[in-house]
Amino acid sequence: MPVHSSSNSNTLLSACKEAFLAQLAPALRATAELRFAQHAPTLIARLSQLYATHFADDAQLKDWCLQLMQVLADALQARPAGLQKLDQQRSQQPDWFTREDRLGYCAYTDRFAVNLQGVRQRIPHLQQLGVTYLHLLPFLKARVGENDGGFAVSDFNQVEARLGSMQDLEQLTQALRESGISLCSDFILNHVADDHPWAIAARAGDAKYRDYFYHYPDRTMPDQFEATLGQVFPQVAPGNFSYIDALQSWVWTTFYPYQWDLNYSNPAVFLDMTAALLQLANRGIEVFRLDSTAFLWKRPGTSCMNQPEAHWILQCLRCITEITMPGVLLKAEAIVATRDLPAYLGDAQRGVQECHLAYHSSLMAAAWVAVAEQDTSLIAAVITGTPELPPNTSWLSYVRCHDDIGWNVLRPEASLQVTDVEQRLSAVSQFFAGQGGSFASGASFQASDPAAVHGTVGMAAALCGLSRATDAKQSHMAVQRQLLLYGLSFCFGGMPLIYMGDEFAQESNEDYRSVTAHQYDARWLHRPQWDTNLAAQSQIQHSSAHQCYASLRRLLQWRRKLPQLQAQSARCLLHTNSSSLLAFSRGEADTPFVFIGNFSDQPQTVTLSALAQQLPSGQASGSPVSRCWKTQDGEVPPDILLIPAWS
Ligand code: OTU
Repeated sequence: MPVHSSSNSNTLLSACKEAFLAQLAPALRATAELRFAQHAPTLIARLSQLYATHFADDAQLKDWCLQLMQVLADALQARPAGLQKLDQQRSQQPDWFTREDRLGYCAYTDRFAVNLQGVRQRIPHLQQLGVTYLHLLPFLKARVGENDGGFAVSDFNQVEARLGSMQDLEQLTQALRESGISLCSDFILNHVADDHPWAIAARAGDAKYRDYFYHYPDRTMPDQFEATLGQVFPQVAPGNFSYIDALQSWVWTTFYPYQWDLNYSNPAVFLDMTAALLQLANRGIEVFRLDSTAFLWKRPGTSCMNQPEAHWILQCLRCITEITMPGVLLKAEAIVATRDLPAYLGDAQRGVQECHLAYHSSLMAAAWVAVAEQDTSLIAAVITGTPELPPNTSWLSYVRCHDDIGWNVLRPEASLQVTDVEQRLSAVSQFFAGQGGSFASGASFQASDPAAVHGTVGMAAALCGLSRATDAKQSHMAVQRQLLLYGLSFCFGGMPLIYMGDEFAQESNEDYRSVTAHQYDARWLHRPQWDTNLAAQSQIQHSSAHQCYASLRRLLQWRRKLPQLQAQSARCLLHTNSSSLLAFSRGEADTPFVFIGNFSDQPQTVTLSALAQQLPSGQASGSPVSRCWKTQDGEVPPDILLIPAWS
């Protein structure tokens, strides 16, 4: 058994340091040594925690750590000079991505611009909006046939042929960087496709690669696990295990049966995945959206989500990027309850660094609940439960993404307010599916039975009522609702993200039902093609596209001028006299900024002096010095009022 004495870990650390530095060109050594000194002690300690028991003795653990050092050194050696320069600049300004002028945009490569070369042609559109970060949904070689929109990767070293080549990727990252835009790519950590070489080798009987996956000869363990596991796709992919004939085993498949969960308790998996990530970063990818981070570690008797080891894996990856490429950002995709989210950003008090960014999925879902209920109590609870950010981290605040809006993350907050959580969240889901005279025209996603709460699909504009609007006033209201949600994401305190099409209030894409590879997954309802006509309309007044586009741009122009909206600046929830209003202040006491959002379809009265008294400064009453955006006739709610300073 390994001995975990501190003298052993110091010996391991020095052996790693020596091995790492010895592989580097002399010019790289000084900086690398500094970074190593800062981050390797945590890295080695965490790796030992994760993997020491896997090895027969300390010598084997050391051998494995030295292999990892080789991977790190190779990546640093191969890092292009331009990216090394970026690393240096960003280490000197570690809050670079938290500023108020940062803005994300998210799109499928093919739907946005046919292929990676096409994306370059869309840079002017991104620049017009002020985008500084582009998330292209998975573009690496994916499984043939169904592949979950690219989330079943067959090769981390190849681009999907119809989207381009690695050379196109490098050229695109370069062109984007020259335009001040960082490319974000998914890194699908939790699983690979069943036609990835590791899965093929496992099927062919290679024992090494069998152990890259979780496999069980009979149902004993799967049944034991299932007792406490949830289900992501209960309708089309029920259960979490798939029987694979070639392996004569049940393989762990949290998502679709063709997505095989990687076994991170096997150190070889960690090593190979690290190498894959670093190689992609050297192509110029600046941000990694780490997919499904919550699921990385399995433990019987638990939901197998948010396990401590999953966090340690992410912390190790962070130490590794800090040592080799500190300009790279890690973004956690963990669709979990508010209380489980902050851990993905580390813990300042314990000196733990994890991801730089994390999706605030419960804020997003709660904002939609506020639209459905015309009541802000749930979102206020989410905001109250959102702690201050650790230094140099940021939320990713968003309205829509390529996935469904999952209501289950809100159960803890919803249960504080009502006894029948199921009923409350089901009502929201039904509302967005257009039932009960609602204005929305989305659909429910993957409920295992009609009463179960799962998710909602549909483009934001459709959920806000645009598709069902029968007159100009209703269309106007629908766009206002969408702007209210985007306004919140711009002001909350994080990097906002625009989901392709939302800038033009694009509606849902009903055609997916006729596409064989998409028809069973209703998320394709909100994955439309770029619409050239709509883009043209956005330039013409008196269209919904224009109302949306022009107003979003105006809001964004304001946002860039408001340092109070920097991700890290303080937030304070303000009480109002209406349950439909959400109000909070941002920034320091001397120059607060106030956000007021009306989630009701009726005008609401807000007493500004009463709000003023609640500001951190407790400052005098007054009126807003500036109203940066308002409805056309000043009357029609929902509306937001942004007050950048208080007189
Ligand atoms: C992520 O999703 C991706 O965003 C999805 O597009 C993929 O299908 C999935 O992983 C598998 O790669 O819970 O934290 O619609 O919200 O699957 C992982 C359900 C996830 C998604 C859920 C999600």
